[in-house]
Amino acid sequence: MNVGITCYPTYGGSGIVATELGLELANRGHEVHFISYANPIRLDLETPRIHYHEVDVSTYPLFQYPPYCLALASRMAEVAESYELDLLHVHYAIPHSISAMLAQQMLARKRNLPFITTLHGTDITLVGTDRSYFPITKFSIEQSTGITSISDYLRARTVDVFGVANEIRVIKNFVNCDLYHPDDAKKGASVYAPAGEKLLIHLSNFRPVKRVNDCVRILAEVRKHVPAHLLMVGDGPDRSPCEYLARELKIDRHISFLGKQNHVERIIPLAHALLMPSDLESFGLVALEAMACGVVPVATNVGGVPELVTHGEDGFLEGVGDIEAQAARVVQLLTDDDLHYRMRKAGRWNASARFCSDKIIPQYEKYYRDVVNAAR
Ligand code: GMT
Repeated sequence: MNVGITCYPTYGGSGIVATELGLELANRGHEVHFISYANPIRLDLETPRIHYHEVDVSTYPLFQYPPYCLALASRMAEVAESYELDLLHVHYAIPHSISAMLAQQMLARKRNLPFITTLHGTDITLVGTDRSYFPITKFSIEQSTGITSISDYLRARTVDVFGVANEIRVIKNFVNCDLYHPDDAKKGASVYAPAGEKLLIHLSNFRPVKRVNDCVRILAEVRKHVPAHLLMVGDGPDRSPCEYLARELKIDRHISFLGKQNHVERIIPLAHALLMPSDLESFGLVALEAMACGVVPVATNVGGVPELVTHGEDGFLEGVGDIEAQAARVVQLLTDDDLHYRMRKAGRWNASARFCSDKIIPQYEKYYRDVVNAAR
């Protein structure tokens, strides 16, 4: 098939899923055309059958806000025509599905161009529910030829919030289990933990929903019982307040802020546990990446996380903001080698059995065929 993919090319779960999906599809023989304003961060343009089409947004003194949505629609229509795309697959409803709908209408006289919108989370739970975006988000979902959601939770939430009657196919997030795998020797850990401290890791875009300060407070609690060091990977608006809190609690030398990293698959396996204290996660891709790497997630019991992490079996789920409970779970893991071993093995096994690319990508391929056939 010839597939056009649009996503946010920056650091963020939806862009990562879209990029990994494109790479997997290309490996399986499809021609994949990324259409975006920048090259998605994890996209290797040398990969056979991967193409990238940049969206150039011209500015004009009259435009206080350059109309990216329109430039994207034009480019989508152009690429769809030139490369005979079978469909467009957009990640994150706003504004990508509106652009796809416009591209579809631009080509309507010549051909039918179906488009699929994949809902990822904040497009529904935060941005979509903002009054200024609510009607257009609902409209864009309803106009999509096909809709997928990355968890059962998000599908239910979409139906609840928007009253959407269209079918929403749940296709859960996936991980490349060959790339994300355990590193039992953890040799690289000594760079951060020279005295053999246990390593904790957190990865996110440091937005308020991620509650990054909780990670610092959890570390402070954990260190009362076990020598531990925390890796904070990523960047965003809450990074400075988080660094400030670390200094205030006098544990800043026990935390490494690594900023944005391109190869997280090399860093995650160094850790013993992942901290994911989010207010909400529609799936929690980073917990899946951690499990695939044999790193045990200590997370909050929210959104779609329980669809992935089974409390007490391959991770721990506690209440949002319950620092003591989350810290106690981390201490339990770091002080009981048998428990840690059992849980990391269970995590790797569950990630491989349920969420490896080879289990999920065929579901997207089937959905593409269903949507294209129905559109014909
Ligand atoms: O977490 C974010 O704020 C980024 C956001 C995105 O769309 O880039 O993440 C959402 O999509 C991820 C990939 O499908 C999910 O794993 C995250 O759980 C989801 N984030 C939220 O629901 C807060």
